[in-house]
Amino acid sequence: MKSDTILITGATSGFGKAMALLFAKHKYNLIITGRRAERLEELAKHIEQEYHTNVKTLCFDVRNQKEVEQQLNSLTDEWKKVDVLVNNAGLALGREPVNEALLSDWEQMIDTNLKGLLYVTHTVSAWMVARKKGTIINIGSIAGKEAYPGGNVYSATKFAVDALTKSMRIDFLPHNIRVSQIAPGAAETEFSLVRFHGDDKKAKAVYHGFTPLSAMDIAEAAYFIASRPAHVCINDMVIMPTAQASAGHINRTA
Ligand code: NDP
Ligand code: 8X3
Repeated sequence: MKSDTILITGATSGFGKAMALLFAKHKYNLIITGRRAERLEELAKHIEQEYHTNVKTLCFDVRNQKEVEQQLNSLTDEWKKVDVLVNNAGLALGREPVNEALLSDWEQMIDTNLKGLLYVTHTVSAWMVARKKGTIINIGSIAGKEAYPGGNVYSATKFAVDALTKSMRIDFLPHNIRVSQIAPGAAETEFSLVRFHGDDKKAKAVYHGFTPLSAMDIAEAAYFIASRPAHVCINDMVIMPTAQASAGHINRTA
């Protein structure tokens, strides 16, 4: 395959989907992943028709280490030439204080945002090391820079992503692999609907009275990182809505 290849985890909605569309527009070959097979197939069909680029779908849960390894290793050698990996799949669940939170929510966030990111990176980075080439973009969060009420375990997973990004950059230094992080503030995707277990009213209230980031704002940042000349690594991008100054300060005037 002539063009570069990008692997995006969590491409069935939000940032991941927007990145798939934007990188396809720039003629990348795409490997898109997620748990919702139907959405992956729909997106692949749309991209192939619209952008005439190669798309591979892999349906798996990043929490299942065996499945991650099996699915990724089912790719042909040609598809294993991944130039850009975006570790995007992730979620927040709940906003209760520690004493009131659901333990099952904690387990799911830790298994997805932290262990899932590590499982995928373990396999894909080995391919990059062999080729002495690659860009890894981890999706962190403002919650990985600052604590806020009820952010507890979600924040902890994103602080861990921040640490892993720095640590990976050191590990991969001898292998010519760039490691970057994007740390967004409030962006309107399915994120809050998932966080509040499907409560649409609570989800909508998160974005009330100001203009949040869009998924495409973050996709554009990812494309900027990936398209820098080979000698340039963007270490970290903290991106906020203009109406948000910190995790806890939003100017709701609308
Ligand atoms: P969405 O809920 O819209 O998208 C999340 C994506 O992650 C989906 O494609 C989902 O796919 C995938 N995913 C979730 N769990 C798993 C799993 N176990 N296995 C595989 N895929 C999984 O949210 P966003 O686009 O907003 O979130 C993307 C990333 O950005 C997350 O890491 C989130 O923490 C982070 N983020 C979001 C912010 C926001 O305000 N929206 C701000 C800062 C960071 P499927 O359900 O099909 O598996
Ligand atoms: C998502 C942004 O502030 O809701 O990571 O945690 S926040």
